[in-house]
Amino acid sequence: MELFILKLLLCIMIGIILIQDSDFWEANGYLQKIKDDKYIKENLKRIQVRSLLQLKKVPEAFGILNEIQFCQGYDNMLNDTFYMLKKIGMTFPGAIQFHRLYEKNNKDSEAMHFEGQCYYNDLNYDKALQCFDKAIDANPKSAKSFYYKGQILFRTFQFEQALECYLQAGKISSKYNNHYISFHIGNLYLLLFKFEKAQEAYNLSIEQDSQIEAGAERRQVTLAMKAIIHWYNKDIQSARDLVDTNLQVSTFMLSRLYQELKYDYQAQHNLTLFKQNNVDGYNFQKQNYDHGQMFIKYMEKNSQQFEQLDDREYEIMKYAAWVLDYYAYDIEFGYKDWDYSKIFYLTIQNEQNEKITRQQQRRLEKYPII
Ligand SMILES: *[C@@H]1O[C@H](CO)[C@@H](O)[C@H](O)[C@H]1NC(C)=O
Ligand SMILES: *[C@@H]1O[C@H](CO)[C@@H](O)[C@H](O)[C@H]1NC(C)=O
Ligand SMILES: CC(=O)N[C@H]1CO[C@H](CO)[C@@H](O)[C@@H]1O
Repeated sequence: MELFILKLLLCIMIGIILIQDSDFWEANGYLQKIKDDKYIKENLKRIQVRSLLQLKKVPEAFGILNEIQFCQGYDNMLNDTFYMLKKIGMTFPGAIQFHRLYEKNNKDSEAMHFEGQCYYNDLNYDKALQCFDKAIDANPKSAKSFYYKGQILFRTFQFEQALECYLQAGKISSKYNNHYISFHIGNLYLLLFKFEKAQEAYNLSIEQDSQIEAGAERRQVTLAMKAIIHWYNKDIQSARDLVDTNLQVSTFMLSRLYQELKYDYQAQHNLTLFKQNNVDGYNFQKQNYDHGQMFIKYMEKNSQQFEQLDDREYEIMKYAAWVLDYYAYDIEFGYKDWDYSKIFYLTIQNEQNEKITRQQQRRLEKYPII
């Protein structure tokens, strides 16, 4: 039970007992306490906001938020409100209401931020980006606004700018400096050919991960990404040492590493294994981007740059992107609310003029939703 309700009940009970004892003066004191107690009042409002939202009475709930815009606990209530709106599928009217709060007080960076998160939730990235920028203007220490700005830039394939935002968010708040984000930062550096920085980020990710839990698969994948960089740099032995042979997707890398070490039998063996397990879900050659989601699509968008690479280097980058797409790593802190195909259509299809056929889309649906 909520602590404040206990307090409320206690005051009422003491009041009743005192009335029984005809101690009206004391009783009145306790009952007055209920009426005046700021803590109880604020909490009652919080419950009121929640129940109004459950009833989908969005303007009414915001009416109460409007009354307490300058009270303690307001920021937390905005956060609660946003997640409730998301749950009841009312982020669209929510955005308008958050905007009203900001108009009343343009120092209210939280209201502006959550207006942005409503648009972000509705995949309206242009508007969301404007909101996060305004929130950052109002409060340059808003780590979450930087983080979500980074998410938009990532999802619209602007990796370099996204990186800056993630780094900034992590600098401001340790909440945004964790193994998910470090891994993600490593991946962006990798695709930008900043290999040293990528290694640094992967190292950090492994270190942060080991402080929390033994995420065995995550560690394997991170090591595989590190191996890919060594492979690209022709440091074959280091790459081989890093690859976990139990990770099914790494059989392709192993086959290539063995090939470069001239162990033909092992190379062939691993390639066969890879092909058996990935019947039609890969293509690491130039000019074919069918089997991709986020990272391969990034290569497609920047195909001029990538196709300048020689075949070996190109294949390695494409394989790296494929591994990342395969694991569908995104850093929504475990919230799996990114409907990939929806976003895909919104952000790139315009540019590509419906190059993707229905058949390809069906194949995409086989991949885990990011
Ligand atoms: C915001 O609300 C969500 C969902 O209830 C919760 O997981 C998160 O910790 C809250 N954030 C803050 C800063 O209170
Ligand atoms: C990453 O960690 C490895 C192994 O601990 C170390 O040898 C390497 O120098 C580190 N790389 C960077 C860029 O920090
Ligand atoms: C995952 C896997 O089966 N990898 C194999 C690759 O080839 C070497 C050498 O034949 C095997 O030892 C690995 O098990």
